Amino acid sequence: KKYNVAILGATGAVGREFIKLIEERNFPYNELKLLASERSAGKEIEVAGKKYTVEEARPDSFKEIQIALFAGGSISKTLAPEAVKFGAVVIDNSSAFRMDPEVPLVVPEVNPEAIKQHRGIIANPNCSTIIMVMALKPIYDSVKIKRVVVSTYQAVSGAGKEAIDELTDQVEAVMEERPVKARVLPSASLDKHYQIAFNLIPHIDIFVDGDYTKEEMKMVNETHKILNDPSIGISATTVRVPVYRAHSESINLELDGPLSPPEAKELLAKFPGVIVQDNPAEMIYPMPLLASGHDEVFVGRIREDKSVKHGLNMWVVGDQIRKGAALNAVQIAEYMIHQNLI
Ligand code: 11C
Repeated sequence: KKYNVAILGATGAVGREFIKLIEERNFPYNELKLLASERSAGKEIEVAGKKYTVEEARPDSFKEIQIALFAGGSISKTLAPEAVKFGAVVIDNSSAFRMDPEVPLVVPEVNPEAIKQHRGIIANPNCSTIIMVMALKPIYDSVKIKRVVVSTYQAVSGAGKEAIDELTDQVEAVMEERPVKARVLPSASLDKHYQIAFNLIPHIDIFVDGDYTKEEMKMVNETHKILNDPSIGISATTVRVPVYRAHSESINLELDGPLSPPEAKELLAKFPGVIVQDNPAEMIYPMPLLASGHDEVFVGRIREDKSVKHGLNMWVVGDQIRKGAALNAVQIAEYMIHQNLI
């Protein structure tokens, strides 16, 4: 069986990855509609040897669409319910519906069972959350987790195409000793911006209660929802780094019971979508340059934290545009197809 598919936000970083993935994975589409804002409408994009013209996304764009992949952004909030009215299943990468109790928030390797409760919209978690829960789940199922302390090292591509270009422009400006312009980071919506080239910015998204950022609170709240366990203590610090692609996370865990590093490695290695890259003697550990373009989440530097009872440290890296965004959404659609849920 084949499905009529719409991709909303087709010209952005996540939208382009959706297109690559449906080509690579032979996604069973019949009609394909590429949608974007008015600004990008009219652009031509080739998909599997066929040219498509990007159309302006409107409420009636979803007529006869069965699967709608939304790349994200504020447009989701208004257009997702419209697509559902036409009978489409919307897999939405924005944050608009993630914490809605009626909307499943899904990582297919972690909580596929949540999909069944959907009422048309399924939310794709934030990229840093997806990468983290992939590494937490096999450990959680074995010994339960009391507390997580996570610090992220997030690539500029998480903030979109403009942030990627900004890093390149700034590096060139620094090398050529020209004045450096900053217009995008930490967040395009803010009035004040900082240089990311040769710098780190401990600020992703906007500040919310308690001087945490929204990105940090997404990691807390979304992880509770996905693992269906609000009792886990989670504390996050999220940082933008001058890396083009793939997010890295230093994760410190306090477990409910004993789990040796070799046991943790075994659990992680068996988990689908995770690759253990951990051999200090050979200098083998995950790095964003190596993870870029790959589907899996890579885990290394697995070691005991002797400063607490049942403590464990690990270093986790994943391509946030693939597993952290587009791939996870496509996997949700594929799961639904295989389970006859569409
Ligand atoms: C970043 N995690 O790296 C963000 C991008 O809630 O889907 C994705 C924001 C989200 O800036």
